[in-house]
Amino acid sequence: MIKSSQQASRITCHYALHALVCFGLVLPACCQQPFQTLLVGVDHRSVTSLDGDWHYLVDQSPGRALYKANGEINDSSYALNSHPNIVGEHNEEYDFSTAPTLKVPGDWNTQVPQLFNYEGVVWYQRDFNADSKPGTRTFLHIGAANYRSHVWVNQKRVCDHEGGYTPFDCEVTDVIHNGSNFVVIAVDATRLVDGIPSVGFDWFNYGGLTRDVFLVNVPAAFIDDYDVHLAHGPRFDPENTEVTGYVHVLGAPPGVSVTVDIPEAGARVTAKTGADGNAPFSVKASKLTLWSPDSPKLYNVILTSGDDKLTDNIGFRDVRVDGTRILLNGKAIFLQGVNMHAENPIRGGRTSSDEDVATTFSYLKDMNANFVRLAHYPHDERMERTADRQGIMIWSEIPNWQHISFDKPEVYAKAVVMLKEMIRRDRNKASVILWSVSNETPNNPTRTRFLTGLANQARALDQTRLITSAILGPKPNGLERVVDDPLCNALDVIGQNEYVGWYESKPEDADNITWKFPQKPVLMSEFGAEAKFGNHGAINQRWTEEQQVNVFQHQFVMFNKIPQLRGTIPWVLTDFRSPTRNIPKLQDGYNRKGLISERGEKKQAFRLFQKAYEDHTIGKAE
Ligand code: GCB
Repeated sequence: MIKSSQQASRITCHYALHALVCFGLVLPACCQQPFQTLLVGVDHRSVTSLDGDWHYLVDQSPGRALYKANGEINDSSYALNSHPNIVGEHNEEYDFSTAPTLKVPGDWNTQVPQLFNYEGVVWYQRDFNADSKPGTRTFLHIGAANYRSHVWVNQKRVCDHEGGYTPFDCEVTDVIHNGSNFVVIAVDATRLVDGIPSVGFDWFNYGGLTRDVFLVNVPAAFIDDYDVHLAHGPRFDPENTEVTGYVHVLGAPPGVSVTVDIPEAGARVTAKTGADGNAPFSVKASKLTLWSPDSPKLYNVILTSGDDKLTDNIGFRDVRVDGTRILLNGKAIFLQGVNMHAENPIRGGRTSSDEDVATTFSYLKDMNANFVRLAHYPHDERMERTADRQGIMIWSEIPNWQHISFDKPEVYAKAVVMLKEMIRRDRNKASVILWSVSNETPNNPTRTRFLTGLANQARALDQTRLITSAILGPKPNGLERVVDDPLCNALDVIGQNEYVGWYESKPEDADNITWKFPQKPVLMSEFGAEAKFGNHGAINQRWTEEQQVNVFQHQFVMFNKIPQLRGTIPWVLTDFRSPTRNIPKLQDGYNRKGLISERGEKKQAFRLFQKAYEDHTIGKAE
């Protein structure tokens, strides 16, 4: 979520709007405000990269320079980037220009050994050159910064953002000049009880500017958002396809022309902006090659409005549910998936580069997967781009992980903004077929109301994808598991997490367990067991590769008795850092449920899935 200083009250109202609607309260007049700008398709614009070396200073808890005693943000501290007068009177006691540097994008934890476990405030600074034509607008686009960020350019605060996994844009048009400028960003990785996620979670809290930072110069009226997708009527009709959506031109008066051109499909249409800058369009495109894992066809889509032009690569496909089946382009599919965190197994640290993403996709392809669940938060946009090109389907999720403050309207408001930011960034990616609103949340009316509100929001924003959540298993009752979580009513596809054979029961008990689900498609969204790579033993010996395989094999027996099972998503592709995993010699700070170690070594369980997915021996598409 984002807030520029000028727009702070507007955005506060925006948060409030959704909280009020969800919590059934009366809507005051202040709240009729538009959603904050977030540039879409930035990676397809010509931009100035601000990646590279940034100076940094650590602001030790309790954040002396960032927070005032009353908790407000201090605009006259490190933010000013003043230089000390070493020989003269006493003055500032910091100096970015001689401070050490951190690589951006990147977490600070894996770059500076002393900062490995640091969960506080780090200040980043760098100089940059600007050369903008008069009458244009310039934005600072930050791919993601965990968890709260405050941004100053040339000593003026340009925005604040909360949320560690989605991009945000700060307008800097009025504060930059041609020539040399500087930006200071304070990133605070402190966990918050009322944050999303909240204070407890089973992954590593990497802090910093973890994704690319760009300076983006656009015309006065520019395309900030667009949605280009295959028309999604009540029935999929491959003979009669149409491309539809909208192009939003920020700053455009009503009646401005927008052209959507897909040359290879022979489809071109001109639409006009309405009073809100939005230009809805539809164009017949009957000879499209539809996107699928077997044929991940992408089209160049050229969007033009006035002086602004952007070319994206977009795939067209139809995803829907029919009874308990999931249909892709009218054909029933089974999702052969795996879960993953955004952590690089070879280098360690938060995924942030083309190389990191290439490593991950080589594993997915090697495993014969056609699907990945990006747990438990939106990952780097490169993941969706690569998945679009390579034909891997995606589950994307916001970090509503287990216990968050479901009873607080302001937390609901944060969740709505995170959901909107995720959908806005990735709604043009054919690979994304599922939006997930949560993972393993407690079943009670307050959380159900919260998450049902979010699921409805997601559906209202995007009718072309399926809504899901990974739910907790029901309390074991003999050998029958009856799934009656009311959250299922709000979902198109049920995600079921369970750890039979690891956190409960013996691996072989799975053979006799039966499941009863509401009549919807089901994905087994997590199951697995820990094993240390190279640790061998009997099939019932915990922490061995053999036992991990044994757990999975019994799971497969159980799965094949679930008629509406439409996908398997083992937990998890690679061992990943988690500060809660502290058994020496076995875990050493890693969750060991990976099919691959944190050094890229494939465990026996990887081979098991590779074969099962090659032979399609688990589950059925219909
Ligand atoms: C879960 C969570 C996941 C954990 C995993 C585990 O149910 O959804 O975030 O990492 O279990 O390994 O315990």
